[in-house]
Amino acid sequence: GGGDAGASGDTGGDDLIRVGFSQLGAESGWRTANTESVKESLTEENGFDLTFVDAQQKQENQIRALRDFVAQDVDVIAFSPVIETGWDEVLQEIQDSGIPVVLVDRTVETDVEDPFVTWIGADFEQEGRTAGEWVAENAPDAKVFELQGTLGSGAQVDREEGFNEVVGEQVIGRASGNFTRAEGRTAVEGALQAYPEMNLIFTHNDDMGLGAIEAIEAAGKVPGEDIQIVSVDGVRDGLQALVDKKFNYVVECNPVFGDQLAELITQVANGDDVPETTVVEDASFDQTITQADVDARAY
Ligand code: GYE
Repeated sequence: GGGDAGASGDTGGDDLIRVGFSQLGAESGWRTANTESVKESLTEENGFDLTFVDAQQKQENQIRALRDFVAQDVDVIAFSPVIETGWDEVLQEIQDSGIPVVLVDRTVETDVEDPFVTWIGADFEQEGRTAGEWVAENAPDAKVFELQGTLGSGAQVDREEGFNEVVGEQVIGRASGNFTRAEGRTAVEGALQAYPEMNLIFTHNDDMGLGAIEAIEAAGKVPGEDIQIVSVDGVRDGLQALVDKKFNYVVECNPVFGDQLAELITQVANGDDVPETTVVEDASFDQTITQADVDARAY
């Protein structure tokens, strides 16, 4: 250590906390902002030696990265699981190694007991409920198409559950756009054919909603009017669509929690008690948002 600059891969000073972070991908504006926040907070100046690996939305890549972290004997493993299931074996291996796990953003379903020390992320089910409440109040007769995120991901499963709890009877069809703009567009092209009566889309993230706008406009319809769009995330492009009246409502999911994550990792590395869950604060926005609000958005 001793303050040398250290190229990446350097084992770092003894005083640094060695963290292996497995990010699930770079599929959305939310993810990009989240990755930036994590990297900005887990710096050497802040006491961390970070190994960051992007799995490109493939579970097998994530499992490989997690095994590498065990082999490297890092101090703490942090990861954001692309889907909920399929982690039993690798989580057991991590547990046997004695390395503590901090779960980030999405959730896991596993038989392993006490698979992680702490989880930080948003309340996806509440996000879905908030979106559903807007529909119930503002478009109670709408025929809703649900544009799902990556199937089997915590964000998809829970947003769907919350939304359908409130307005499930209004949903006439569903398809996944895998949380990306391109696949969102393709899914909505199909939906325009399959469900000509649809007049509202609930999309599980902004990027897919932006793809939906492209598909709707290409079909000669007006997004936000002929087909209303209710979205989740609140990245700048999503809020811009709200100002442009192409989105009708956006439930925020805040990706900027790197500082809170850094604090948790430090406590875990020191063996301090930590809360089992940390829920990140979210807001929500309608078309009364201004261009100045959008311009001030950090991501
Ligand atoms: O909403 C979406 C991203 O897991 C909360 O993943 C995250 C979701 C986010 O692809 O844009």
